[in-house]
Amino acid sequence: MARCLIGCGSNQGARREQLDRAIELLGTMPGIRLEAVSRHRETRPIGGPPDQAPFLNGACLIDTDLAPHDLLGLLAAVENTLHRDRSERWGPRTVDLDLLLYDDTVIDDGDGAPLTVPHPRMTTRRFVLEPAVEIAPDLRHPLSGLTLRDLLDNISRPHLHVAVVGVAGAGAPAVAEAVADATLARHLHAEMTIPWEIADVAAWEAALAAAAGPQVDLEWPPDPHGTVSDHWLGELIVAAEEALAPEALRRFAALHEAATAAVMPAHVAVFLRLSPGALAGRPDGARLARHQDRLLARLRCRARAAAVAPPSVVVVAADDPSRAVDEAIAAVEATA
Ligand code: A4P
Ligand code: MG
Repeated sequence: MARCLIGCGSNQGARREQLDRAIELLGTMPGIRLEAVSRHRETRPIGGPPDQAPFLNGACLIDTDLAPHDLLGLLAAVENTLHRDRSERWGPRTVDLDLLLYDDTVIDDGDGAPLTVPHPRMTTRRFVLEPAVEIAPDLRHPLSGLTLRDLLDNISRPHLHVAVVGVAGAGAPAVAEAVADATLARHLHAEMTIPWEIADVAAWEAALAAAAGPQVDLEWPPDPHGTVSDHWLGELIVAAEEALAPEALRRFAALHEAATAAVMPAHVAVFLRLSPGALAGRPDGARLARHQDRLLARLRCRARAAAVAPPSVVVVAADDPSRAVDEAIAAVEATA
C-alpha cells in the first residue's frame, strides 16, 4: 500500500458540497482507503484569471494499491463526475484533485508530462500546506527531505528570502525583478558570471565577490514583503565542481563556504528550467544543459549542498518568458 496526500480545491458552484462529494467518491473507489480528511478553508485565488471567486481548499490522506498514473486517472474521473471544466489553466473549477505526494516516489518527466510527483508547486503553497499539516504534519516531502510541518514553517518566516535561479539565458534577472515588483519585496541584483574557461582560482574568487557583494552587510528587517534575489550563490560551487581541477576546487570551496556563511541563505528557490529543445538552440547548449541538471539536482538535495540549498524549491518552465513571470509570481504569492 502507498500512502498518498491529495490536495482538494473548489471555487465554482456549491464548493463545500462538491468537495465533500469528491472525497466521499474517492473513499468508495476500489483500491483506495481514506485515512484522514482536513477541514476546508477559504483561500484567495493564486494565479489564473483576475476575477475568479475564492477557493475552498482542503487535503486528504489515502492508502492505495493503485499505481501513481492509475490513481491520477481516478482523480480525473472523480473531477469529471463533478463536472470539472478544463478549458482554462488555473481557471475556475468545481473540483480540482491534485496528487501531492505518492509515498516517497519521485516522477519528473519534464514540463507538460501527465504526472509529476511530488506536485511541483506544493512547497510554497500555503493553501496546500496548511490543510496537509493538519492531517499529516510528519509526512516527508521526498525531494526536500523536510516534513510538511517544516515546509509550512519555512514559508511562514517574518522575512522570506526568495532566490530566482537558472542557467545563463533562463531569465532570472527579469523574473526576479517582476516578482519583487508584484509582491512589494526588496529586489536584490548581483552579477553572476561563471568563468567557465579559467582554471585560476583568483577569477572564481572575483566572480564570488561580485555575486556575494550586494548581500554583505545587508540588513534583514522583519519586513513581511521579503527579499527577492536574482541569483543563488550555490550556483558558483556547482559550476566550479564541473570546471576546476581538484586542488583548485578545494581552495575555492573554502572561500565559497566562508562567503555563504556571511550572507542570508535563501528560503525559497524559484528554478527557471529551459526545455532540452531551447537549450540545444543556444551556443554552449550542451554545457548549459549539464549545468542546469546539476544545479537542479543540488537544489533538490539539501544534504549534499555545500552552500545550504533553500528548503522550498519550485520549478518553473522558462521557455516562455511571460509565462515564467506569471508562474514565479504565483509561486511567491502562494506563500502569503
Ligand atoms: N498533472 C501533472 N502532475 C499532476 C499531479 N501531481 N496532480 C497534470 C494532478 N495533476 C497533475 O491539471 C493539468 C494537468 O496537470 C493534468 O493534465 C494532469 O495530468 P488540471 O487539474 O487539469 O489543470 P489545472 O489545475 O488548471 O492545472 P495545474 O497546473 O494542475 O494547476 P494547479 O497547480 O493545480 O493550480 N489558488 C487557490 N487559492 N487554491 C487552489 O486550489 N489552484 C490552482 C491550480 C491555482 N490557484 C489556486 C488553486
Ligand atoms: Mg490540478
